[in-house]
Amino acid sequence: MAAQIIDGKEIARKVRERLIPRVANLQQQGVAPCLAVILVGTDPASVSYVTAKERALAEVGMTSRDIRLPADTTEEALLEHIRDLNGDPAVHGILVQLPLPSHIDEERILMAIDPAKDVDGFHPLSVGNMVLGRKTFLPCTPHGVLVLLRELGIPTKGAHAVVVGRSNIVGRPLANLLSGKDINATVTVCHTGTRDLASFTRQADILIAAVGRPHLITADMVKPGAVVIDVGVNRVEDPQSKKGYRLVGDVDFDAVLQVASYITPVPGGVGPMTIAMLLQNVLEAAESRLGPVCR
Ligand code: L34
Repeated sequence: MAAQIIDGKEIARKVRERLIPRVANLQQQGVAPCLAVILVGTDPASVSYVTAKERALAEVGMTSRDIRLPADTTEEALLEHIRDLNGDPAVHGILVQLPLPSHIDEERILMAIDPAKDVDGFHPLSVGNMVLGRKTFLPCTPHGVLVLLRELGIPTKGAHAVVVGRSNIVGRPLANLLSGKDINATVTVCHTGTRDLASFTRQADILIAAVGRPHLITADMVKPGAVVIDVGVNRVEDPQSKKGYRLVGDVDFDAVLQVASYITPVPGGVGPMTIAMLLQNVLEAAESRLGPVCR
């Protein structure tokens, strides 16, 4: 029997819908939740993600401050923007879309963001709090994956989760969150140094691919009945398509569909969840400015 295809768009819509009354509540108190979005350069994928984020914010009644900078922006100029936004009480969250041009030190930029406005959860203080299991902004893609599993009622306690990829924005934080007390999975992290990748992925009850390589995960690498979460968003050339490319994940979808119990599609899987969790973080950043909220 083929796997159930996880409808990330629908679950993301549900998450966003739950935010609407909370946004309205803030607005009644005279607070307009606002995310500053900084995009350096014109990478087409980044432009489309940033545009999607700003549209999604508007749809739930939040605002954005759109800051687009040329690709040759200096590190110092970018830092100056961040300092301005840190000090601006009308701005609740700051997002610097990654990747940055190679002449800019990404770590230095992320460290400059006020942790109280760090809605991406990329500041070392946020990462540290996450690792310690303390309340903090969780990075949006990993958090989105957890919410997908939760909304679908997929059992995680004692499950073997195998995470392929160790990026700072997905693999590492996700592996950490999955091993936390509330999720309680047993976690294996695989990466480019892993010998015999398939021998690990075949042991996964929950297999998460977050590498950025089309078709890395083939059907023979998946245990029958496994839950497969595909975080990869790769543009591959496709002369047949209008845009000249199509999106594929890291998983050989058609083949793995026949083996897995659940699988996320690309597009329409994890991507929309990333954006929904960002909105939630921006809302929470704005709420916490008011101090404890009565609900
Ligand atoms: N600072 N940089 C920062 N924060 C982030 O959380 C991100 N990320 C990643 C890249 N850089 C970042 C994103 O926002 C990846 N990412 C992201 C966000 C949304 C989508 C994909 C990646 C998304 O909506 N994907 C759609 C398809 C979009 C399309 O058609 O191109 C999907 O259905 O998968």
